[in-house]
Amino acid sequence: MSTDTLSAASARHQKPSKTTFTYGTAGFRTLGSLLDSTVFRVGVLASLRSAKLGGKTIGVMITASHNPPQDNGVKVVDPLGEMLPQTWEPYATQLANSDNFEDDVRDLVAGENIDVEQAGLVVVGMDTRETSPQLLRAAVDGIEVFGRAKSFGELTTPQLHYLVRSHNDPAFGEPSEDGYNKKTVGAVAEILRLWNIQDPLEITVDAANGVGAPKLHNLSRDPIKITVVNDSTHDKSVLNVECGADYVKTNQKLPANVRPRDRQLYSSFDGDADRVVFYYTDGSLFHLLDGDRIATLLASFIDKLLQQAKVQAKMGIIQTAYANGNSTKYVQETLQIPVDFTPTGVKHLHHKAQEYDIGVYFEANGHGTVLFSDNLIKSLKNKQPSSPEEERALKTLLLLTELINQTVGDSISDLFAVLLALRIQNKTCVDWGRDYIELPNKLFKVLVKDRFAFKTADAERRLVEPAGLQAKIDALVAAYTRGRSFVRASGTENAVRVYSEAASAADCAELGARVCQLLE
Ligand code: NG1
Ligand code: ZN
Repeated sequence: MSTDTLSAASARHQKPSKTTFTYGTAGFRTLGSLLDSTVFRVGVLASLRSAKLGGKTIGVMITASHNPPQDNGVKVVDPLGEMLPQTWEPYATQLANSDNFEDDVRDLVAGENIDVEQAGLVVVGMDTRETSPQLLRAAVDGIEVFGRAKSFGELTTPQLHYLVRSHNDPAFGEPSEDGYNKKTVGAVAEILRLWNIQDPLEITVDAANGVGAPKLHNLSRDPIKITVVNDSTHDKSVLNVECGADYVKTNQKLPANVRPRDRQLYSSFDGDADRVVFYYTDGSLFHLLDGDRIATLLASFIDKLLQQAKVQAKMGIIQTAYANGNSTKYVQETLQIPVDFTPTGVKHLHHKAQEYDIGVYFEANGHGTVLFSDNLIKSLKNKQPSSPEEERALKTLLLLTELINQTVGDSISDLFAVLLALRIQNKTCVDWGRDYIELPNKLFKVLVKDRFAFKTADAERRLVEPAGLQAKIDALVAAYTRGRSFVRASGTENAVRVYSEAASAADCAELGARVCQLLE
């Protein structure tokens, strides 16, 4: 395409003055009303990425996940469903802020040696926010300068990842939303049949008034019976408000509109359905089953299947500093599975998980998945079982590799994997909650003048800047039994996060409050 088209198109998407955009943990994220030019420019970048990769299909997702309704965001998805590589993030940031957009595009094309004629397809999805349809049009406008766009309208983030992957890798599944549904429901139905389970999988899900709601309705067919609450996607003001996975995890309480029966399992998705948490009540007590629990449940279930299938595999669990200290202890001492720590953000966890035959990674907030290596899948397929029990375990493991989204954390497939792990092991939610007792923990958000002044090391567990602050935190922590606290800048909000943990709830609250005071 000619640069005339680029200049004509970019003139339709004027950059707001006085706003700086940064491609952070989850792409660009800010008020939806400020994002038109940024999303257009991301569209251009995505088609250049496709050209750079010889015409492979790339994805663009418009969402601000669990953020409030007025926010929005955009991120780019690479051909196999992974995040945009970190080497390209600065290009995104530079183009978004550029005052000489056409020149900078030309420099990028020259610098990366891109043949723009090679630009192929970019698939686009969006969540249910008010600003999403207009931003989707801006993305398409940008993509069409060099490449072709195919819009799938409303999608969950993991569905968009699935679509990108299946466009490049037909063996992964049919490249359509229906293909995603068939793959998911098919694997669930087959696992239930293998284990001779007649009753459907049933649960009530709080969909955060987001895109997960209509998508769950589409999937709820035999043998899956989902009741969805907080499914008001038409009222644009209620997304993630007093509901959803982030609300439940942060406040450690029930979302609006869930009236639980005691000792029954419930679940919450976030606004774009890539996080899921579970919970139950027992009298007046609320028990949260978060991402750390999902990791331990799935890892121990898979471990049991590996033993039954007589398969050797190297399994690891990847956590971040937000994982509860007792979950780490349980994994290392009881499950005897190695634990690695990475900085926050699934791209870091995902890469580490790829080092194992089976890499289980979940952020405490419920964002995660289980990755199975190609080698392991090959050896599962080639293994000749010597007993019906062995055969069933082998088939179940292979079906889990189909069910569990291999590209990114996925509320829908994680939900089913958890329900199956519980059902097959005859484990109730109360049993699950007793695997280990969580240390009391609390998350604080502090507004500071410059969050970029906070620099960390050691998987974000220690501050190296501002100088001297870490020593003060250490001194506070030392005074509490099993105390732990750390400080890092958020990559998605203009704030600094403080995490605290201690043997008692009172100590945990006090320690957290004292660390927050250090930041004032
Ligand atoms: P930030 O804002 O960088 O803490 C939050 C989550 C991350 C991750 C990203 C992307 C916490 C404490 N942080 O990042 O784990 O999920 O959003 O959505 O939950
Ligand atoms: Zn999300």
